[in-house]
Amino acid sequence: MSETTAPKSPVTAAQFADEIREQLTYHQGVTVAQATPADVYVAASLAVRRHLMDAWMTTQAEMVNGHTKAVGYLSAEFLMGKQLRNALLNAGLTEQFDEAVKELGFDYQDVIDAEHEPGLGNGGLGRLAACFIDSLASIGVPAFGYGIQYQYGIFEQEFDEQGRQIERPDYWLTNDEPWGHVDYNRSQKVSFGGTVVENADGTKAWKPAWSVRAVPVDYMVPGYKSGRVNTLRLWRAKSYDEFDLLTFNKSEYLDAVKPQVKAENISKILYPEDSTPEGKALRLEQQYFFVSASIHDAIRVFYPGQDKPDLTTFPDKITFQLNDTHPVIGIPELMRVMIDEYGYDWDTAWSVTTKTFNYTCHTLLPEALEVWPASLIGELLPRHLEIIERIERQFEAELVAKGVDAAQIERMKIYTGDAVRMAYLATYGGSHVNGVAELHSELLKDVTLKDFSDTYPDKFANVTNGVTPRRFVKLANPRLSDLITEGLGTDKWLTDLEMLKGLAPLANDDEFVKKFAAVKQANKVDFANYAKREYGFDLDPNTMFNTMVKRLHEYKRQSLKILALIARYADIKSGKVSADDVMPRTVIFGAKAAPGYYLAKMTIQLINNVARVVNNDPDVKGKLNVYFPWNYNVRLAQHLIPATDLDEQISQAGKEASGTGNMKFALNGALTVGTLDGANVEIRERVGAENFFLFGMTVDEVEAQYANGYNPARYYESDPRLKAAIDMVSDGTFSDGDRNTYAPLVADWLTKDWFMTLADFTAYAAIQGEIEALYAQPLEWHRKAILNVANSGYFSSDRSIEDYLERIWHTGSMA
Ligand code: GL9
Repeated sequence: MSETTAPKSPVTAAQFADEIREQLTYHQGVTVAQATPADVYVAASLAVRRHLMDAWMTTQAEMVNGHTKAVGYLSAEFLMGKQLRNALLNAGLTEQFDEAVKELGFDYQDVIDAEHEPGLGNGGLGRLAACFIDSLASIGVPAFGYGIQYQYGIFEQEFDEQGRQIERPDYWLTNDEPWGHVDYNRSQKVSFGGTVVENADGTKAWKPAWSVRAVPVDYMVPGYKSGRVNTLRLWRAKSYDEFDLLTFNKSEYLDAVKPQVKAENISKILYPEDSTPEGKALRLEQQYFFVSASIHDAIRVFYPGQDKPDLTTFPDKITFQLNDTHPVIGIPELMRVMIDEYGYDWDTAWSVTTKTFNYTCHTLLPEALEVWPASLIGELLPRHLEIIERIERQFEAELVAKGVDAAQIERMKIYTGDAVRMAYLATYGGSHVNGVAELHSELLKDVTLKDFSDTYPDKFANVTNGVTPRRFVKLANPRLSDLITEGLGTDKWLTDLEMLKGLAPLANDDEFVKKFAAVKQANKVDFANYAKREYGFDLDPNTMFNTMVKRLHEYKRQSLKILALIARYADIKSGKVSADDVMPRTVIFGAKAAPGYYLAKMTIQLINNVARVVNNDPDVKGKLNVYFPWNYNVRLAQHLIPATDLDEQISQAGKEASGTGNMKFALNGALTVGTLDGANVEIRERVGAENFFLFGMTVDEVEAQYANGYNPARYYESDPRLKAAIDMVSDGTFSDGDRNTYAPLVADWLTKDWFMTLADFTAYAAIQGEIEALYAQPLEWHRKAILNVANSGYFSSDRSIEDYLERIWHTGSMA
């Protein structure tokens, strides 16, 4: 949208201070003198919300009355990060806030820190959803994010004395949470269980056994300088039967609240599994809960007050993007709604449904594609199982008509009789399927969904992921943002990130390179202070900051990093490399492991103990340090990414669908050491092969190894440094002499090593020399870092959204 409709800004700092005072007094009932930073945080948040309110209402009204199809982004996860600074930025109130808070006698940072980050996602997939709704609003596309307001988000991670991960519940809603508006008057009823009966006229009717009330909690999603404020609608489960009086009168007090407990459990907790979904009934309940409520909500919004809406126009009103398989039950749900609730025939319902949905796949791990036992669906959603059966019959008939052979039809079954394959249902029941990076989309077509791509080639598309430059450059890295603006002579790059290309010539300007280096150095000092304050760590900002942050998963190969680090430690300690030749490094890990993921948790324990041993060893003092700040989250990411020199993206080729951390680091001027996997491939293509540290096997080489019978022990025997590192893990060096502590991990490396850590070790160790040689020439290093920034504009989530608009959604921004 044009500047004319940007939020009317605003106010002076003094006026904004008055608004905060007013909230404190008339909403919270505390005086400025009594107020704590947490009170001021709430007051300031409510004040910003007020500034965004008119634009929010206009956006909603124009979405319904306008002619631009909306996007409904259905996602079980939205990992939003803190809201206040983002809202201030987009409302154009950052400076007023800073001054107002000072005027009220508070420290800016204390107020910001009072916000508890909503951790409603596990990692990349949930954070991508958050970046996407930011971009949708910033581009001015009418859109809803639809998800669940979990009462407990991703667990808070702590480490015990032994360095093991402890999970603590994330009580994020215990304090006042000023952003979500609970709208009891727009709730939806969602039902479960029961049976399907046949009506006299032959139609079917579902007689559910129980229902819950889905209450929307609305979050504003302000666009950056677009004047648009979209909505993130997160559903909260409430019981209809608050209290069963009949039971209570019999004085069975605890039984009386049972229905309430059962209903409210649905939105109680985010499942902490990453890539290996647990097939639990509660998870299916969650999925159906938010999807059913969202579909009914969209009908309410787009056909206001109509008893008999013409739902054949539904795909012109909204397109639903299925973020992974989690919301795929929406396909049979829309069929059911149209047929059972609105009386449409099957074919009409099918035509509308297939036009309404599209599916994004986020994985290459077969175990991550959800498959639900038919018995579970039948018990919880009997009518949906019938619809799925009929979809299967229609599908098979269609395949036969297309001349697909029997073996392939068998392989492609959506409903096997025992189980329902949600990825297949999504592929058949929607218009498009997309992967999240070029390599991933190719592998989907060639491997994971090959039969489908052979049969329905036109459905397949690629949309490479992206990240929002507002949060991950402007907010996270204000110094770099100012330097970019200075270098380009404008700040328009924040909405047109390809403009960063204009920085490329400045990589040859020594003065600019020095300024860039100074920005990185200042960010490292900031991070060292932050790490001291928050964790008690003593990081030396005059060493290389080498970071690996992401979920702990075998395929991501934190093991490779830790083994190479141990080998390096052994070399320095034994004097094999002289202390003078060592480029001092600080290695920083951040990672949560799924609570039930045994080897991942053991890897966390190993990293912590390597850190303990290395950091306390005088022989390597000042040469090598290892830190593992616990509870990696969006907040920590925003502090750490701008301070990183070298980023690790070392997954086994063919396993990381895209990655998005890789993009954030490149945009913040880190160099990457990485494999040809996911979006690394595209990053390297864009920043230039000479500005990216590539190592390791390719997808084809990996496949050849699997085919030939991979034998990790061979690598253990043939690389003495690898052997020494693994031996140190097993001989008790990192477990106070105990040889059993890591035995399962070592056994896995030597006998299985499914993700071929050992096979890539030698290449990975070898490239460290190249990395250190370059780091020894700061000007050259920073030149390359500038070229990474300059050529990463493509990885803006604005570009991803433009690609979705063009390739999949076929809609645009509001006029
Ligand atoms: C993921 C992929 O593993 C990542 O490679 C990808 O970048 C993101 C976003 O597309 O999606 N799929 C997935 O299940 N997770 C991803 O990060 N896991 C988590 O979100 C924990």
